[in-house]
Amino acid sequence: KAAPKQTAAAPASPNTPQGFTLPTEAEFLEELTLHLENNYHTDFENASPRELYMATAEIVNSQLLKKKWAFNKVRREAEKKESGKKKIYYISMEFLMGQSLKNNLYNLDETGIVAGVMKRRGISMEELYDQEPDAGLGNGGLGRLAACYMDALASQEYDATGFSIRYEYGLFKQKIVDGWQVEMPDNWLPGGHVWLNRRDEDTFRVGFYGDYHEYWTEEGLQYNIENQQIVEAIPFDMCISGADSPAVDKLRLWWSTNRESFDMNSFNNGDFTRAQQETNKAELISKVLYPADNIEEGKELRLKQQYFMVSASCQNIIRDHLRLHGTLDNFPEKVAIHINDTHPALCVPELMRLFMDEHGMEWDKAWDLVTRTVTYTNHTVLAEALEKWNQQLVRMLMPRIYAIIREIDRRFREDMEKLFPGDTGKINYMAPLGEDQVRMANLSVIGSHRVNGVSALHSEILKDDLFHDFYLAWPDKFTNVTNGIAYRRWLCQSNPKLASLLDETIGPDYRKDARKLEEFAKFASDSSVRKRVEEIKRENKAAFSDRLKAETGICPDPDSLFITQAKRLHEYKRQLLNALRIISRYNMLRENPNLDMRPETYLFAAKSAPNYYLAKNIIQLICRIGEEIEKDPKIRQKMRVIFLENYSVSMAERLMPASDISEQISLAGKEASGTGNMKLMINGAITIGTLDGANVEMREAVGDDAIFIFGQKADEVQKNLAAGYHSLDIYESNPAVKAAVDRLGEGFAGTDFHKLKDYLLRPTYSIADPYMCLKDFDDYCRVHQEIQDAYEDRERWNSMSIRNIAMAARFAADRSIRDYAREIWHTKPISE
Ligand code: B1H
Repeated sequence: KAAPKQTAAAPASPNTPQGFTLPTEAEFLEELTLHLENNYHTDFENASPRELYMATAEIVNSQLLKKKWAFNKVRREAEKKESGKKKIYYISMEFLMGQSLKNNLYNLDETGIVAGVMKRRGISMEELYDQEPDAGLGNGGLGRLAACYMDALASQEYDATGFSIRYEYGLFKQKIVDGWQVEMPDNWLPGGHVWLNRRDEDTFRVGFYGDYHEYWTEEGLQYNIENQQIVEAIPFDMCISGADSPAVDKLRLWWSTNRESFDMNSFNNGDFTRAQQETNKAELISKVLYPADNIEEGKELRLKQQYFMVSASCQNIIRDHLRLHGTLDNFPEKVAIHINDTHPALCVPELMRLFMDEHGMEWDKAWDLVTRTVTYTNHTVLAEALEKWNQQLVRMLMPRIYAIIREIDRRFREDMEKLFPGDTGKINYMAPLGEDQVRMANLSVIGSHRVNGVSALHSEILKDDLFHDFYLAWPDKFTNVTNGIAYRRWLCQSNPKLASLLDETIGPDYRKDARKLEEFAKFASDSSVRKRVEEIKRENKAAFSDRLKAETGICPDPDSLFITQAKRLHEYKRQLLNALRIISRYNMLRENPNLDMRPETYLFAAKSAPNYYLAKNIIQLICRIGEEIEKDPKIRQKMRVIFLENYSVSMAERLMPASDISEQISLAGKEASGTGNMKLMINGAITIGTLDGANVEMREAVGDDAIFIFGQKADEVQKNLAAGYHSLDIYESNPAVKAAVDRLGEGFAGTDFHKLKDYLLRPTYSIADPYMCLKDFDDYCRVHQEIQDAYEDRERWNSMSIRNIAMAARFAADRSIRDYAREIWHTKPISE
């Protein structure tokens, strides 16, 4: 074996802090060998790909720790200044991080060094990356958004910390058995833990239950609480490296246990079982992520998770602030606490508790500090997703917190009585407490000084509808920040060929400043660039196809149109509308199998909540249609329907660059923003969509000619529903609709779907076809024909594609974070 080649040390870039330098290839190999010997009892020649991944990740993790240490010195200098920037704390029940190795190597500019070393073993980077399990600590858009924002915060040198839970099991793994979704545990820590750095010295204690008593003394109302159950929160930190930036931020994930406060009593009495049960109960809190997206279950364990996360995080924030400033008086000037939807809303009463009970503050002062510190993003207007907790449950689990919420409620009603005298209906509706429930959205609006929606349309709906009364009371509280994506992950890393073409055409500056991406628009008329864009898409499709073939045996034709709908399965997202149109196409082909058409590949990827029967039924429909078509050798050459099992961040990274058409077809007014729409756009897919969420702004960005819009608009939906929507009338008067819907009753591959037919035609719980698939069906088919015809004009298509890539610039998370910093947190990067 050849001796390691000596390469020169990478010059210290201005963006690496003092005290941190990258290794040479030889140094990296030396380090790798050490890790392999010490931790895996093997050597470079014999290590398995998994061992190589583990050892590489360990090295990169310690590099990040070193870089973080170096950056902390910069941070500390900045903190001393009067103008010191705020610390941003982003609290979220979900961070859907996906894999880290590729991202960290990219951000450290170290990919080439590692690739060189792996090459000596004949191992490709793809194979190395494949060894890493996804950190699937989120359900979908909301959790992935939090992950994208951590990247943008670090890359732009904001002083930020994310707080969440170190779930032992992330989002379930999906298996499809006879077309039916089955959930398997996602045991990600073996392999994922290499990125987590345990910090026992930062353990905090969280109290649950207990006997709570209030009493009066000369000093006022007092309380005591006894027999609380104590849970310890031990942090595991993940380094978040910025791209081309000296900053390293952290994501702190809390693990629950009671190992310090272990029940020695039971243990000494020989009751080992009981002692162990207490530990099990404590550790259950951080055991598993709740797998529901856009729906609330109201389970006790979920509420425990929320308070556990919130209490540990708030204690941590206050301790850090006091260490630095010695006073809480300037708390809102130095701290921004952001809550990602209402799931961390208990931080409002928890901060009140800590300020008053632990730090001796009066109510009014504490309330002023809390409300000037907390800000809140709403992510949904779906009624079933709005969190409401039973008051008895809150009171039992967190008696002191409940008492504080009652006082917030009492004072709020008093204030509103001044603003809306006598309007008890309105005040009851706005109050945090009502109908035996704690309403977390109301609590969040009342306890924060800024509330934002996640797209222009959604933010308008918040003001006009969901939070209208609050808007009347506090118009300045409400604002918009349109979502954005970590485009370095979703373009530069996942579509390296396109990224290289961008380097060649507009230069590499766009990798640091997404705004520069817009310069690519001028190449829309350059026929050689158009050609390259087409070739790159073709190559990405072929690569996707090859991998799919290796994994499943199915190999879609890369020259067919790849039409993608990838997102959680939900009625409002209308995968069923897509399926109905596919059924129509299938009927057409059965009548005329020799039809001359470009082959179509329909790619679906979606997880359903485990207890969401209707959604599972829709998955089964898609699978069965696919199976039936596979059995027909003639038809499957013209169209294929593929359900991709176990959608994940890492699958999305392969799928987005390989898609031609992006399906964004939710019923208008229901999808708060969408972010998959942006990922497909930046990879050059053309959108067919409704005017919903961020689609509206995507159309503004690319212009009417480079996006295909159909269907009712949000206000039309409202009007049509109010006038009384009768899907049966459409079914009876529209033969195409009737044919597709009737086919559901006949079934596919031996499974009949009369339940879905009933869902579309007969009122079950509320109305038939509540998300109006049938109403938008015709327009959807019409515009689909347009988009497919457009594809045949390859010059036009490629120029549309280029426009989409370029104008996706404004959907970079970097831009979103600058908006948050300016409009919501009122802070700046450390270096500014
Ligand atoms: C979004 C959720 C959500 N909105 C409750 N709401 C959850 C609600 O576990 N729960 O209880 C989990 C998730 N997720 C999504 O957020 C929106 O539907 C998307 O439109 C949006 O793009 C995304 C990010 O803002």
